[in-house]
Amino acid sequence: MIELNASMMCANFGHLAREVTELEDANIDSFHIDIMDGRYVPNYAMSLNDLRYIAKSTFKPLDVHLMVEHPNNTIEVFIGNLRKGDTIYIHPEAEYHPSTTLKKIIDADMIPGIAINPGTSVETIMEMLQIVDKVLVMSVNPGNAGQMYLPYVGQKIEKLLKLKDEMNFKLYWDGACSADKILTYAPMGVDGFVLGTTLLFGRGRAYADIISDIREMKL
Ligand code: S6P
Ligand code: MG
Repeated sequence: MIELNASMMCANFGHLAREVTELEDANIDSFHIDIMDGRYVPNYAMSLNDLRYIAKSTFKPLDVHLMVEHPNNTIEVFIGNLRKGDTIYIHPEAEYHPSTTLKKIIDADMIPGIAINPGTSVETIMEMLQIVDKVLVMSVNPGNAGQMYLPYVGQKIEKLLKLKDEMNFKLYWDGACSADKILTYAPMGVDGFVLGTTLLFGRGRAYADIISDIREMKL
């Protein structure tokens, strides 16, 4: 069964408590928290306080996607606000020694992941595939919701799908996730999808209806 993650930077912060409850009731698998520093990407998304609030409001797992320079400098702050079994993704390009940062995540009994930009090739992250449990493939450049899918990412996903059993990681899709992408890539073996404005938020439909349609592949 595919995993569905709600990209909370797309939620309505005017009533965040209701958003969390409705997504839980709709049977979302996890909450995706985008953290940006205005340097690694030209934007600021969610704050540590938002993360803390959502962590307190739900028992569902959190996936924290760190789009920050040198996450090793602040990783303890995130680890300290998460639970065992939550996921932390770092961007390997943002760190001098990404495997050191990943080791801290592993030592905290959290799930280590890497997020791969559209312009990053599989060859450059090959070694890290052996130590991470999850790979988040960005199908848009990181920094904003509501962007266009970059079609050259498709080939990279196919390469990673061939490696995932041998190297023992799960593969996730982040960015412009639409119905046709789920219909194409879920049967090929992509394990999960981050849902943002393209499919889940601001669509004028109840989250429960959208999520059950996705699960039944009625897209
Ligand atoms: C982008 C971020 C993503 C977006 C998500 C939004 O920097 O990492 O998680 O929030 O892609 O989805 P959509 O459907 O609006 O592109
Ligand atoms: Mg993200």
